Amino acid sequence: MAVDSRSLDTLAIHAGQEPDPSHAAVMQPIVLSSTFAQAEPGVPKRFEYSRSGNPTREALEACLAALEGGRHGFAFGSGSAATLTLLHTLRPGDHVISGDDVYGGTFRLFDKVLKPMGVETTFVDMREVTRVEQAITAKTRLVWMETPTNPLLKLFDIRKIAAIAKGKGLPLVVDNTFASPMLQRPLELGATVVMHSTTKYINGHSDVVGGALVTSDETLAERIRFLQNAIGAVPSPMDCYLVLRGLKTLPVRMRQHVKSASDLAARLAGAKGVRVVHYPGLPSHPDHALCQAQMAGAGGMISLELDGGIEPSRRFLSALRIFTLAESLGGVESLAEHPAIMTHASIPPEVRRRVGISDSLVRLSVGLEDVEDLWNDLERALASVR
Ligand code: P1T
Repeated sequence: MAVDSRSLDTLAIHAGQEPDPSHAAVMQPIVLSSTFAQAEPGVPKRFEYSRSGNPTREALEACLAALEGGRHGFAFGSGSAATLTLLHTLRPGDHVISGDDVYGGTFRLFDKVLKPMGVETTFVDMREVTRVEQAITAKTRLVWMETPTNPLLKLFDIRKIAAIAKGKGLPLVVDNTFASPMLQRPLELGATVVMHSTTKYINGHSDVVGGALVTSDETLAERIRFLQNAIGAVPSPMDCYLVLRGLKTLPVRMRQHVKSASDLAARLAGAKGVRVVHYPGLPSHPDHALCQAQMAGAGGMISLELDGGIEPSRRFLSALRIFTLAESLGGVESLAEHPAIMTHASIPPEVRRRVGISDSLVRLSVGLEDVEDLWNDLERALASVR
């Protein structure tokens, strides 16, 4: 698969989606068939069995690969399934270096699934890139990061860390869920693999759980293709279709997410009762300069700390009316949540504290509702806490 040079706005609508040859259907057909007829034993026409490959999934995989500027895309039944499938490239005795701030479920995979299988992970704050170098051992086989991180919205320098990893022959995996390829293209910056929870911005409508991996590394792609089929954590054709449909509006959605989140972050930063706002688009954010260099927009996620600990945060979240109190992010609707109690509860409290996920931290996923309505909702909920 050649890397497609058309603009992202065009790729989001067309990549991997030629009109169907049998009926010239413009929208990708949903091919539900689990199996495909063979003319002779062992000679399939194109597809064989829908775990190993399916036309609707193939269209989605091609579209995702094109958007990330990679040669090979792989779709999975969830972001966690994509992560674990990739982690199956490791063997007992191997070592992973991960950014210290990751989705709670990703931490759980490293800590509760990989560790008992003999793979140790060292978590480091990669804002200081020398820490990555220092953590590398003779057993290190993979470097993993989220940037922006979930939930603290820290940024790591993909180009610098990719160069360090490359120097040691290590693949760098970037979980690009918070940015989406509209705002950040890790492969162009030297990453080996991009991972997504397509549940989030990629699908954008909170009606699918899915995941993806994209790479241009031929050897790794072959291994992932094997593991995708062997492990079988694949998405349904119906879900692939929904994600393809969601992708068509990714560029316009992301532009609005960034615009509204930038506006709300600035207003929250000056609001009474708010101790700190974490949004990389704010000049006060410690990684603001990196955001400007590495991203085409600061994204739609904001996290903030309220004055006074866990109780005001609880009351604030319960008082919101337009922001729905729920896990997940990246949909058209605004969501709010409490990482310590919800998405990152699987991280032990002492680790959360060390990383900086306090009990007063609240995370917002800014949706596409009218921004004044969203501000009124936030302002009213803040006032109810004071
Ligand atoms: O939920 P799933 O599709 O399995 O994806 C896991 C995942 C991976 N990476 C990042 C950065 C994520 O945010 C997630 C899922 N996160 C949430 C459900 C959440 O509310 O943060």
